[in-house]
Amino acid sequence: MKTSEFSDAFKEARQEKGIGQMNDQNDPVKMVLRHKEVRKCAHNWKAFQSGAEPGRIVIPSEVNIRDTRQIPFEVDPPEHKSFRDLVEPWFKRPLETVYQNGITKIIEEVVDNAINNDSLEVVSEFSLPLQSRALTFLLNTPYSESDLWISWGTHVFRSEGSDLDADKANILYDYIDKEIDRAIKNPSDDLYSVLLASEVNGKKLTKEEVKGVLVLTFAGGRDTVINAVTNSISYFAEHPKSLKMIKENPEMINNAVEELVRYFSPLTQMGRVVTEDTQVCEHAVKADTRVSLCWASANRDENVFEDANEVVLDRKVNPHVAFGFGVHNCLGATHARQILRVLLSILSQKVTSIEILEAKENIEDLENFKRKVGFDCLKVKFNK
Ligand code: EMZ
Repeated sequence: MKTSEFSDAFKEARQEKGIGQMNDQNDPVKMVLRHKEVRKCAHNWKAFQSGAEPGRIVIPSEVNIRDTRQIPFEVDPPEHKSFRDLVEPWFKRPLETVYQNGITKIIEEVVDNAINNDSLEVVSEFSLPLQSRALTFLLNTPYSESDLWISWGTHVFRSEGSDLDADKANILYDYIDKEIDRAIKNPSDDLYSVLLASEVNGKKLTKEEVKGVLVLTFAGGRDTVINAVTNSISYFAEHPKSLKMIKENPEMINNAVEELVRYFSPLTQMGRVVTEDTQVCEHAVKADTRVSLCWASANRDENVFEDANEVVLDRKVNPHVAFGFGVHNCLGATHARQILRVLLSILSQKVTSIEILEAKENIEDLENFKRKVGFDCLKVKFNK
């Protein structure tokens, strides 16, 4: 199998039953695998809620390492809308020219650095710095902060081997608490200060609510962005013609980005807690149990995508759900898309080929399903 190939781990179960099953810390999950059902459940926020105990909709569950409710992610309508409306304009800033110029500079820097190295480990020396530096733009905080964030590694809640790590999580919580106190003393124009000065439904946001938005911002777009970037590098390493095609037809970049996120689906699934006895895909699900919306499976659904297991960079109709679906669709999607678009543009202009020197796959273990989600290590050489 090619390094850049990501097979569909859910095919059989999706076709046969439409449902998968996994245990997760004794809180089992019924995984919804078909595109149509995934969208249906995502739409039905009343029966499939996000505003459950903090951490419970995440798989693996974070209830043991997190008390702070992530906002707006773990809040349901109608309250959800008020929070979402508040933060939405801030998370749309990536569309502004100044923001794009900032991201462009960061990506040019990491690509130039890669070109000047004989061997580069993409996850730790390319994608992680890129993600953390770009995050300074999303938060509107000093660039120098990113050095600390880079030192936290690819996941803020998990350490090597993907285990949930309470000590590591506390590093993030303490950091955010301190930053909130700093912003109270010395307000600036960063996300902390803007949130602290904001109101929802006529009430000032509490420190805990501000923390909830920040925890989501730090945690939610971290390993996902890192995987999307790393996997894209592996793809272009094995498809130099595609890189050339993008160079010659830069207008195809937006479609190419959508197709890469569909194919890689950096977030495999997201859970919901069932609020009433009901059915998914003709399977009974009980109140207070968990289902998951398996974006990765839905994105390979053969009833929706022609050649679902191929990367078709100029795919025209692409109703993928890699950024989720419904009211909880990914808040960071504008930022993530902008990073990937700029990356493709700069890569295609500056790099002619990428050689893979070494690759170690990162396989997510979902009991009955083993899914390649990215790489633990990807050593490459970029050629001008
Ligand atoms: C949560 C989640 C959000 C969770 C859209 O995904 O991302 C995960 O990586 C985090 O661990 O806490 O933010």
